[in-house]
Amino acid sequence: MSSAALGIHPLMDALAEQIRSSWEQLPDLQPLDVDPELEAISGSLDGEALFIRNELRQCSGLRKLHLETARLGAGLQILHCVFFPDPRYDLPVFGADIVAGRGVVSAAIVDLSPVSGGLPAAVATRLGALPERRFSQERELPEWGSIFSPFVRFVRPADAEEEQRFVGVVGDFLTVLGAACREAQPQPIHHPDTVKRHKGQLSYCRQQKRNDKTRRVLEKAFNPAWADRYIEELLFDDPAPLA
Ligand code: BLA
Repeated sequence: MSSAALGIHPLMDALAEQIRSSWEQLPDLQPLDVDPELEAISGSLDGEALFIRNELRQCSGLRKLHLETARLGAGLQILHCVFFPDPRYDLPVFGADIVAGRGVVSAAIVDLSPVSGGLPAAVATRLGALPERRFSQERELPEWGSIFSPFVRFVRPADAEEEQRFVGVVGDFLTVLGAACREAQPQPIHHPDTVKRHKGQLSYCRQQKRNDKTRRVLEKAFNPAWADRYIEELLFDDPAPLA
């Protein structure tokens, strides 16, 4: 069945395609195993179809690229995407979350977030040089959102034109990250900068887990134990300990 027939919001499709095509510019892109139980999840909630698709990759500089596209009953559609850096590389976390209910996008957020105090200088310079893209409705970050960079965009797109503009912002951010990945060189595993970035990534994951809105939706669609495992093991798993 086509996305339109399934009632998938066009912004979800456009962004998922944008993200998948961005993988091709990343160095040494490789598959990454996803638990077969989590790759495609389907069920029903309040009589509505429920499904989740999880896609994983890895590349040089990024330990895990995760794209989740989900429809969780009652018309709620979510696109969730995080690219987690390998702490040996001086790279930020890419994160995006788009939430649509009953055909209206209520939240669209994208960021390249620092794990080492500030953003890598070259990333900040490139983000600062991007074309300005304005939105009529900016949203206020929650308190746990202190992990995001000064370049974070958190908006409620007002119409199809602003939705397209948001796809443009995500494309800009992915281009900046792609360039940084292609240039990045690893530092040793016990280098103080690696240790600092590892800690920074643990803190990023800890803060994201404070988003009760994500947990509540998953608990309702599944159950609290399932939601907990899904969040800990797939959405915001910690980087491997520095052996
Ligand atoms: C908000 N996230 C939300 C909302 C829902 C979800 C229902 C509220 C929508 C709104 O305020 O309009 C639900 N998001 C989910 C679910 C998943 C998901 C179920 O990703 C399952 C995979 N969240 C992230 C990432 C970022 C993020 C990577 O997962 C940012 C990079 C941000 N989501 C984020 C923020 C809010 C949000 C900042 C607003 C929270 C608030 O206003 O309190």
